[in-house]
Amino acid sequence: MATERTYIMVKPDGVARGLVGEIIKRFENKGFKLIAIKMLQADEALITKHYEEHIGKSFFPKIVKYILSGPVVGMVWQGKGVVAYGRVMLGKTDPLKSEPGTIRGDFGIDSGRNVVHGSDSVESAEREIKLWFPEGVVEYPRVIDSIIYEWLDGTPDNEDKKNDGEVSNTNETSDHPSKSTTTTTVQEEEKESSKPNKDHPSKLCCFPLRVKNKPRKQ
Ligand code: RTP
Ligand code: MG
Repeated sequence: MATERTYIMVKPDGVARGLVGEIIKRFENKGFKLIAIKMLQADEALITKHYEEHIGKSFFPKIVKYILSGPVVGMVWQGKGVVAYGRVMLGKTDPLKSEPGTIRGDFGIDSGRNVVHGSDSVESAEREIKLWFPEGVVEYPRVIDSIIYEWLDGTPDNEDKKNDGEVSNTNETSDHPSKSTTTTTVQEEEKESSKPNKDHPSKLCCFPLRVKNKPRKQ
């Protein structure tokens, strides 16, 4: 499936206000897939590395103080276009300039209390994921992906076929987990057992529901 990933982090004000579930719900409802999550109290060194592009700017000490002020919830979300669309879901840096319906638009007022962080590019996302999740992420097949994504003839395209069916728990961070040599694929397991796995998502497809038209009573 789509392998693009982003780092989303509920900031201390979002955690303190009980918005973790609301933010997870929005990403889940969209169809993105959660592949890592943890709560932690970040230290100054980690926050400085995370926001290293802002070192030297006037607001840098304020960001560090803000993120140090309480625990955060870091997450990795995966899916097609998740980096750019994740930023759309967050809204603008300034919550007062963010559209209603976005997280910052709905829940924030000040830039220095804007509830949530989201990676601003695929490269930033990979850097941030390595920084916050050095232990790696969890890759697993998800049945609903066969419904959320358009697959041709009930099967994913070539790129999907390459990654489809993997169940792995990896701590390799230098490469995407799909490249892990320790990964066991469902296809390999099926080959060994010679039993087709009818439950695997690659065997499922979203077909339109058949609705029989009942004759109307006159
Ligand atoms: P984030 O990295 O947290 O997702 O936020 P962002 O991309 O929308 O904004 P960025 O420019 O990366 O700034 C990082 C965080 O610093 C605080 N900030 N305060 N002028 C200010 O007072 C100011 N500018 C930025 C915000 O908390 C912003 O999210
Ligand atoms: Mg940023």
